[in-house]
Amino acid sequence: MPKPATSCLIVFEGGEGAGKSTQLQQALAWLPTQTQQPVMATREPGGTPLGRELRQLLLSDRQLTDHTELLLYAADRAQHIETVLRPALAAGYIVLCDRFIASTIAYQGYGRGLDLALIEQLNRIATDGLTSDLTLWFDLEVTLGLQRARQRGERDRIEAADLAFHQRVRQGFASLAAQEPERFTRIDASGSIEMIAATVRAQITRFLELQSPHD
Ligand code: Z5A
Repeated sequence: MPKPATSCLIVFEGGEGAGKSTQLQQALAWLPTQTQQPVMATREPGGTPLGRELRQLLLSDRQLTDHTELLLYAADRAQHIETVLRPALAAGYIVLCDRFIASTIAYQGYGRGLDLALIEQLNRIATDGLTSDLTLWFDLEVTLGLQRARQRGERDRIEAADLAFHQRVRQGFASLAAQEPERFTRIDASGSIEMIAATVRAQITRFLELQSPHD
């Protein structure tokens, strides 16, 4: 695989139990064998010390209002971008990030029904213009994803929400993929871990080849 010319941000997105974290770990093990560039993994919420505290608040069973939840995700993102993502990208890393802006649009926008224009405005403040270079959306039938998530044990705040909520979240991701099919790639997450990992490797390889300078 040719070496990419620049650092990049590759985001792994999906509904509950779609397998994005599993696939991120697989990619993290494989990618350094393919490139000289440094590779790292991070996540939202919880990619910084402050973010880990925010994650605890967000995923515990507190009576957060929908707007409070939205603002806490934005705070986590602002801290993450300024102290982790931007420095890593400036240092030439390929960054693999478990969830990013699309999760806010899908969960708080489509799922909770908060105003999409407001979310866009908040995201603009939190990101200061940083966007992903490639987003891999792991798409899985909602009931199957929830089944997988439950096998992991404890349910958290959002996993306990109703089925219709998760269907709306899925619609949110689908709508983002339809808007930007090149940058936002749908991956069928219903197969085996190895089958999906092969698709991820192919997508990342293609992306990095397109990034690299031609002779
Ligand atoms: N959230 C939000 O609302 N707004 C935002 O802006 C952001 C986040 C950034 C925590 O996210 C919550 O934050 C999340 C959205 C909200 N909602 N909740 N609840 P998270 O990504 O940290 O949550 P998570 O609990 O780690 O991820 P997840 O979505 O539930 O799981 P996943 O990463 O997609 O799946 P996994 O952990 O890789 O796999 C789940 C299980 O399935 C596990 O036992 C695997 O071994 C198994 N698995 C994985 N792949 C397969 C295949 N292919 N076949 C069979 N079994 C599999």
